Amino acid sequence: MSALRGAVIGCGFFAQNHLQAWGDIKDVRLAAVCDIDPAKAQQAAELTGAVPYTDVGTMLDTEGLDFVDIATTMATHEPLVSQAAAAGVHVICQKPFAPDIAGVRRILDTAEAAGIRIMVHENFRYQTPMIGLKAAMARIGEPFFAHISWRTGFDVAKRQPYLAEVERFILLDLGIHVLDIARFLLGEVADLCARTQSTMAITEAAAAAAMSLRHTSGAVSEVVCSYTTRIDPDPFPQTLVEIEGSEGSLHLKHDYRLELHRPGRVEVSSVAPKVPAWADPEWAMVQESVLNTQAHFAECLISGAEFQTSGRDNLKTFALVEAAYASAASGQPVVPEA
Ligand code: NAD
Ligand code: 89V
Repeated sequence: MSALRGAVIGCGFFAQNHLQAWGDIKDVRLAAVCDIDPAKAQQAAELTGAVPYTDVGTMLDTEGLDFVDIATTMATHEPLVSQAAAAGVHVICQKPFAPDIAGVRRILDTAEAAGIRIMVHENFRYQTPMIGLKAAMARIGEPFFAHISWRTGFDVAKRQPYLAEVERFILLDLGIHVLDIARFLLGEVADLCARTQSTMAITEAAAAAAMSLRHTSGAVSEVVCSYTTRIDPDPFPQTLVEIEGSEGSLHLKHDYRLELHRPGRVEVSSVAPKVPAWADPEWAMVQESVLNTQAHFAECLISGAEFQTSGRDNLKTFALVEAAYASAASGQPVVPEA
């Protein structure tokens, strides 16, 4: 079988990880890179050996691509998916899929009408620690409670300055990942309550949130997120999790230490990532999850299997974000509407 021909659209901050990761996936050949900023397109071409473009339409007309990897910020996702759909090219698209759920639905309708496949680059559930935690859940019986925590003082706006300008910050940019983890671990959500706090000096938007989710299984999860937590050592970029089940509990702690507590016994293991050769130590776990996410996309394109984080699946996570904003505004529990 010949390799899939792909292209990255948007060669900014986070795309550097996408660009490097495609080089590690044997079934993919990165044929082209595109950024409206010629210097960024050129830099990405030098990094990967792909052909640089500054116009997506020209690239789609020229390159005979199997897929595009959209790594621009959310406002551009809808028009870019429309262009890919018109060209009959499959898509993997960064989160957040769109600025609001109406935009997500329009993107899915466009992709489905064109018959292209679409996956969201929702990388948290492809993190090695999350995969290890999920596998270990088979040993704790019926899960009934989880505490899922992303609380850090990491200066996210330093590399992503546009986050200081967005109206919806903590839940749409970061909470979306942690809510996806809640679905990944405990299944779909019947309703949720949320409280948000504006705790960051550079923005009036909420930078911290606490949510309580009732899952359809009857389990309850507490999902907490913050970018203004002063803590040493800072767990960034780890999500810390505790899950309690009928036969034991699991504790995913700092430095990828996983504890399994069962009556009379504690088992400790490591769920550390396999660090890619190109990784930066601070971001290694995130970078490995990018590689895992993109490898999953390529495998499913080849095999025809459903993407774990298909566009339709991500609609359900997006509905949790919308429900959380609605609950924070009304003070009432909200039923997510995917
Ligand atoms: P960025 O602003 O650094 O990069 C975006 C790039 O897209 C820019 O270089 C811009 O010139 C380019 N661009 C914009 N419109 C374009 C178009 N029509 N055609 C070609 N290029 C275009 O943004 P970023 O911080 O890299 O974020 C990109 C996306 O990645 C966001 O959706 C963000 O939420 C997401 N992200 C995800 C993670 C994660 O862990 N999953 C981490 C960081 C960022
Ligand atoms: O996912 C994101 O958008 C980033 C993070 C730091 C969590 O990777 O902000």
